[in-house]
Amino acid sequence: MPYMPQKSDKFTFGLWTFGNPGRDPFGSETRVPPTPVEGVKKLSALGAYGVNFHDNDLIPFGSTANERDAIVKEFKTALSDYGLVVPMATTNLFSHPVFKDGAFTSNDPKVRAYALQKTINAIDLGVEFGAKIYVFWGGREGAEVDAGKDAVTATKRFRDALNFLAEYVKDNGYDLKFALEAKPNEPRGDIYLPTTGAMLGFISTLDYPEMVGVNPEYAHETISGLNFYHAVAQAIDANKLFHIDLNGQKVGRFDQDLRFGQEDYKTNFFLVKLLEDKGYTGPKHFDAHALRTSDVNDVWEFAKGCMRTYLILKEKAQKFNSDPEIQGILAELNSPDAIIDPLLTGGYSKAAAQQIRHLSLDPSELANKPLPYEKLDQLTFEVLTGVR
Ligand code: GCO
Ligand code: MN
Ligand code: MN
Repeated sequence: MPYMPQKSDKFTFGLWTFGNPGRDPFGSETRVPPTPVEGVKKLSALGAYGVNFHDNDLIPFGSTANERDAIVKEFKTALSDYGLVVPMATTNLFSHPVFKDGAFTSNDPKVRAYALQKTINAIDLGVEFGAKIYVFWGGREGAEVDAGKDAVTATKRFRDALNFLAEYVKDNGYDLKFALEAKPNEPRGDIYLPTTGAMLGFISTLDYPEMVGVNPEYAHETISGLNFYHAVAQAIDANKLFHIDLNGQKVGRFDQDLRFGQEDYKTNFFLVKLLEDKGYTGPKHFDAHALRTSDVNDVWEFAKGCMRTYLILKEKAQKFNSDPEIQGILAELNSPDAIIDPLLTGGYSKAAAQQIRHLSLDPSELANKPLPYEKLDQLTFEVLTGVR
């Protein structure tokens, strides 16, 4: 069947994605979502590779040790029966009121300690399920009132927590990397380190930067009107794309977490093309949920749609890459120069500086080189719409 997901596609869903009950700030649940075990069964039939969870998606907050162990056992059996893995895990540091003013960045040392305690337990849980990536999304790490929290201190506290946890992972010999997920706002008025670029800068200030990468999310850069394709490209260039959250979002709205590809086909096309062309091998996680209007059947249509859209865009990327007219234009745009290219990539030397000073370069003539972007963009549109 065309566009049928395979395990090798590494498509994953969070338990909280198909498990979303359709609640929003204005209204209550609209459906009874599948349980984690039901979800595993269904996702496996649809061709997914794995599931991810926050500690409390699997183990409800306040469970006893016995309850925890029983849930772990049942869920492990379901994973092995249906052949799904858990590549990523994370901590819920946002739902309980204790985190209402932040977790790692709270002004209250006891809250910060509680956040560390909860995360250590959640890391153990994730590792028990074989997770290799641990996501940090600081949903409550922000403010509405900047008078109340010093932003430099907050950044330092976030760093202290990550350094501590990295040591914890090393001390226990866990094979686990961290992926930091940026978001500009929601649920806080402003969240610290609001973009993937900000996270990349922050990572270089950590004690073990090699252990830490990013988990960019389409919706999160798009809320701010930023170009997600560019954000992911920067992460790839820095060798920091450890994980990715794919979904749909309109610019400037609340965090919609729509089905992957629901909005802006072109950006999603270049995103998929980027992941495929650059050989990204990590999980492709759909951090999205079905519309509030959906019933449970439609939730599974949502999940199928996320994977199918990715595979359709992948096919379109192959078409783009093998289209002679498009490739001809790209070759023309990128035509190399045997003398100048080595000068630009060979690094600085006094001799190179001299050579560059003496190059005969006529700016007016250079400005006349044709840039047929109108044509190229129209051809892209035609590939995407199936006209080509
Ligand atoms: C959001 C976030 C979350 C995180 C998740 C993992 O939609 O606000 O993307 O879904 O990804 O909590 O930490
Ligand atoms: Mn989101
Ligand atoms: Mn996310």
